Amino acid sequence: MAEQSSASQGQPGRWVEVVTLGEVLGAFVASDYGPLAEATRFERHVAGAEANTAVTLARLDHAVAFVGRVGSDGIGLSVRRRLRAEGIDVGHLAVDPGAPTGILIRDRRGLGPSEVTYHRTDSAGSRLSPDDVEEARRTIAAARWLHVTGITPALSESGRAAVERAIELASDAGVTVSLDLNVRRKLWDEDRATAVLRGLAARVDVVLAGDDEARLVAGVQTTEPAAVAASLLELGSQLVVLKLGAAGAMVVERGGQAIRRPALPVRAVVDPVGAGDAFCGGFIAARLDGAPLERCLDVANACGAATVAALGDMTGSPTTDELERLLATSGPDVMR
Ligand code: KDG
Repeated sequence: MAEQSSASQGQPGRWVEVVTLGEVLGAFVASDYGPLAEATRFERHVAGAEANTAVTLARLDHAVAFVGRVGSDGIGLSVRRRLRAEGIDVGHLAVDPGAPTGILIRDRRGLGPSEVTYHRTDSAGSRLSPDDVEEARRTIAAARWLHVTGITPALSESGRAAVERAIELASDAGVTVSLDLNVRRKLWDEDRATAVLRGLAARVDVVLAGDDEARLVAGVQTTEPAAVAASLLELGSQLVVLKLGAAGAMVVERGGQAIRRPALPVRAVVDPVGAGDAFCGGFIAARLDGAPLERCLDVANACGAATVAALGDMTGSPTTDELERLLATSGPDVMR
């Protein structure tokens, strides 16, 4: 793995350690609890799994570049401003005047899964293509880490090809690559998702997944996390990280023992969406900092917990200071 090399220079004057790519969206999130059919007031947020992870990394003081497309509309401008305000390099976030910026609308539930409607068919973000990746090739090849998710290949054939090209470019350059499975059943069917994601999982260094999607892609029935992780590892990566929500997280390294860490207690779950993406950002940040795997899981769990405790996908993602305070006051060692 190449993740221990020094931070590298991407665009002139910018230090880019991590590159991520995908669709960043405008998100309209219900202000009040209840089903979407009853929601009348909405707050505007920024969403998109890879953008959420980029924000977590940036708040943890890692230099991140985001590769994608937005439309030449107000939503595109606002998401671009937001990412830039977070310190993310948006030099490869292209403006595509031929398509609108994608949006999603979702409710806010105290109970049961959230309902989300996507308005992203033929959006600018879904038109991401291998050409966009070529345009960012120097930044990707000079980085330490590339992070992709299973959402981008579900958006379009060009999105799938862009992810494959980015993985190829990064791997050829010795850049560590992580894949968050992020299976979205509203975007593609399980058979197609499984086929594509098994192929991608075979070509990356680190696979991150929730337990349900991990079982789907690994093709196993067992609910025992270590067995699920072992099956996912067989696809070819060096590390598998399982996000187990309130049950914590597990990591298994090729040839190693499973390591499990408890979740941080969350007093009030305000909005669980985005927690998995923050988890990925925390794990990558700690790994880049050279932390042992136990600490990587603790940081990842803390980032997920902080996100769950605030409204919006990225609102609660902690800064480095907030993370340290969280780990010191409510970390797993304090819980025991
Ligand atoms: O993980 C949060 C994401 O689901 C959300 O930000 C939107 O990227 C998104 C998607 O496709 O669901």
